[in-house]
Amino acid sequence: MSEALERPILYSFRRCPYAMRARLAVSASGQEVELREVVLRDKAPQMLEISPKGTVPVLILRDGTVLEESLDIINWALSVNDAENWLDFSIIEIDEMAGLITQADGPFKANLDRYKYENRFDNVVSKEQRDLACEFLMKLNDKLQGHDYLFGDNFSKADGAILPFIRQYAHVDKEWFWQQDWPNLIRWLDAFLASDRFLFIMNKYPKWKEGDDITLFGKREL
Ligand SMILES: N[C@@H](CCC(=O)N[C@@H](CS)C(=O)NCC(=O)O)C(=O)O
Repeated sequence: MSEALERPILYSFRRCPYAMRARLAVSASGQEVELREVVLRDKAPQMLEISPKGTVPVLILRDGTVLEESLDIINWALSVNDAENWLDFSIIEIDEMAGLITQADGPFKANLDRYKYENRFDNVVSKEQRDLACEFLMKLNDKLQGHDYLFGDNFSKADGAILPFIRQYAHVDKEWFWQQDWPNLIRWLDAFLASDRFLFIMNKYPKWKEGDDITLFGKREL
């Protein structure tokens, strides 16, 4: 076996919501990783070699294990160190979180893609897709009633996994989104967008290429 890496390597793309949630979890766990910024239309061959499916994020662990799904990266980070207590909830709540994330990644994301990129699909009307997604958003709005986050007053795995996609939805038509009657949802998203945790993970890095200086990512002063 080849030598262990000094630290994990994270291939990431700043604006990708899947990569955002991976970076959120890595920074919440206080792990230090080497960040390699990817440009989707010109992916690093080193990334494609270890993960031919070609999506970001990809994390290579010190022992060479490759994680190529954002949820696997979140689970790894939290299993190493859940420093912000993203999983400090009852089994029932953890179960409910998994269900919400599945809904966000499944039907909600399907509506979001069709709302945002109508032209990429046949027989799709953007506004219909926007409105279909509202059912999930109203559900989140109800869950946020009376507290800061989805499962109370502590930021959870569900908040971290879902918020980047709510941001993406909101940004398709900002004026429309911020006029809707979902005050808890807006408060939750606004607080996230202004938070140190979000600003930290949205730092800009130049596209990585072999031989560049190492960019360390993850440790955030709390
Ligand atoms: N299921 C994957 C999805 C990742 C994904 O689709 N990422 C997009 C960027 S947001 C991507 O890399 N697409 C490949 C491309 O556009 O070439 C995960 O959770 O990590």
